[in-house]
This record gives sequence, C-alpha cells and structure tokens, in this order.
Amino acid sequence: MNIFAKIAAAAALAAFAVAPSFAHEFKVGDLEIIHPNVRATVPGAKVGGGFMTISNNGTSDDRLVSVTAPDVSDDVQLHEMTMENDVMKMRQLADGIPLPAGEVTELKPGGLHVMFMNIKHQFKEGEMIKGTLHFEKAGDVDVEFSVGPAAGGEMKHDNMKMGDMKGGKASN
Ligand SMILES: [Cu+2]
Repeated sequence: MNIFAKIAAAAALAAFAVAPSFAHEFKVGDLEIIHPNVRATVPGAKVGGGFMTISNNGTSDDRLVSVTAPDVSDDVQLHEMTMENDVMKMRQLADGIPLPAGEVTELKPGGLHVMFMNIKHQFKEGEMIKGTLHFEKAGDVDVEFSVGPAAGGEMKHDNMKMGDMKGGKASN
C-alpha cells in the first residue's frame, strides 16, 4: 500500500468513526428519520427533550404513535409546545404526531418534541441513547438519539411546572 492509499484508508476510517455524530438517519417503510437527538441534561434533571426530522416519502399518511427508551425512561411522551397569549404551553399528544404523506415533520425546540420523563441517568453530550419509534403504519424502528449540547434557553423543561401541562388530543 503506498502512502496515498494509506492516507485515504485512514481518512475513510476516520470519517466512518465520526459519522454517527453529525449525520445519522434511519429508515422504515416510506419514512426517513433524520438525526434523532436529545439535549444534554444537567445533574439532577428529571426530564430530557428529544428531537428529529421525519420525512414521509410515501403516498399515505402515517403517525408517530409512541417512543420507547427503557434504558433511560419508563415514560416517554410526545409533546407539543405552543404560544398562547404570550404564554408557552406544553401539552401531551395522546394520539401521537401526524405525519402527512409527502411531508417533512420537524420535532424541534419550542414545537413538537419527545419528552423523556423521570430519566434514569444524566444525558451526557456525545453519548448515544437507544430508543424505538412506533409508527401506526410503518411499524417499529430502532434508533439512536445522539446527545447534543444542553438547552440554550428555548426549551427549559426543568423550569416548567408540570401543572401547566394539559393532556389533549392531537389535532390534525
Ligand atoms: Cu415536553
């Protein structure tokens, strides 16, 4: 192997080794799940927020029904944050998150998100957290949430009173 081949091989290996941290995605049926990630949590925090982009490339609507991640939480919920009269409100989406055919649905800070309740350990930046997404039509897919930096302020679940949470049905 000449020196150039060695460099190329090393570069390929390095790229492979770091790839999951910035570009990971999962597929199930017609759904593409791009960069599932969670925010790092501070010590003692009880909850963590999770985000991802889901592209429904099919011709029929689907729905993210639930998420499970027994390594970190026994109660993973789907939430929506909305502004109502200048007040940030969070509600649980009992019917899950609709994924219209041909559309890209974003779970992001300040909007739709996954919430890991009563987390079993701190989420540390750089780690991966195993979870399973359950879709109404596409079925189940195992994913890994990469742990990114801690919240920058848009969504501090820790400061939210649980009393502010209202159960509700997802509106389509
Ligand atoms: Cu939440």
